[in-house]
Amino acid sequence: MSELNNIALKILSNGKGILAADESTGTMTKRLESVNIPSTSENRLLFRETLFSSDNMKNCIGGVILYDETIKQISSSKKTIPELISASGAVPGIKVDTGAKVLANSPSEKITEGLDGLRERLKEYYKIGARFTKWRGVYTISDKYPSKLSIHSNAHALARYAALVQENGMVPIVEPEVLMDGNHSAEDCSIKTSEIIKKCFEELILHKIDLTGIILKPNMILPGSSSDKKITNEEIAKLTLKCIKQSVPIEIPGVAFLSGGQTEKEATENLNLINKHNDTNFIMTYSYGRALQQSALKFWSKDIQNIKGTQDVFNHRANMCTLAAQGKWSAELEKN
Ligand code: 5MM
Repeated sequence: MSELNNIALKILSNGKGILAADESTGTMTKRLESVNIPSTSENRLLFRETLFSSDNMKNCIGGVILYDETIKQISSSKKTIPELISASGAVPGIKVDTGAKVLANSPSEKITEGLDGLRERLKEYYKIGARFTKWRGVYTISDKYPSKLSIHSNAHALARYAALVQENGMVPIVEPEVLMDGNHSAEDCSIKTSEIIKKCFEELILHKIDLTGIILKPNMILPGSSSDKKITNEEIAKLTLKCIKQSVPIEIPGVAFLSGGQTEKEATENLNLINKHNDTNFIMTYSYGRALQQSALKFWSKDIQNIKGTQDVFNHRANMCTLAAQGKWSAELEKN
């Protein structure tokens, strides 16, 4: 098996998942200000370092996605952040896109940018310890959208990104995220997500990507957040599995779902059910941002020096997600 496949399996195996801590400064500022903490670089580092030195990093977290600012910071123990993460056994990763911008000729949609100069940036990130990367394309659902233009152009960008990342010895996370916003049904979400993922693989194959050395990070199949047609968690899991089975080539090692605005409990329960019904060879795990950090952030904001208490909250969340990645989670365990 290739070195890239080994890295991907190290990140995803044994119920481990990914901590998505790659909020850009703008997003992190929103998160911190929502709990009345000033968004200084010291506070951003303190919160993240608190998570990265938690006990369950070792048992639950296979990879951490960082933002450019964080990967270059030094922890209080004088280790670099990639060294701190590697010391727990997890793989350091880096978000390399430069954000979603207005798509020319379809101004209600977005195209993710960051290809210019990417080869040089990748070399630098590799040198400082990154072994995997992330790039996120975003799509909205409505009567007219996502347009063919957005599906095509985002897939093309994801494939060009993935090719450069593999050329530089790292595993690309390919993240096509269909947003939850809107009043579409789960069925619409399924049809569109499937079309988007299929197009991504068409482009990845065209760009000669080693599929055994990538990680797919998709959304689960959910009704839009303002839809009145709610469905059960069982239905979400079954629709999600069906969508993955019909759109993803068997060569890829695994799928790491994003939480996309679900509550921590919803994201955990849905992942658990996906794994209970998983009849594929894919590892199905998590790459959660909000669904791993929300409670910890809330707790930390009450007393930012309470490192141990914050870590207890994070350890519990990580443990619940890792149980869900093995289909072993229950609502009972959630209470402990
Ligand atoms: C961690 O959040 C990332 C957001 O970064 P931007 O600041 O560039 O928007 C995001 O890409 C994240 O990795 C995924 O959406 C998964 O996070 P959630 O919170 O949806 O699980």
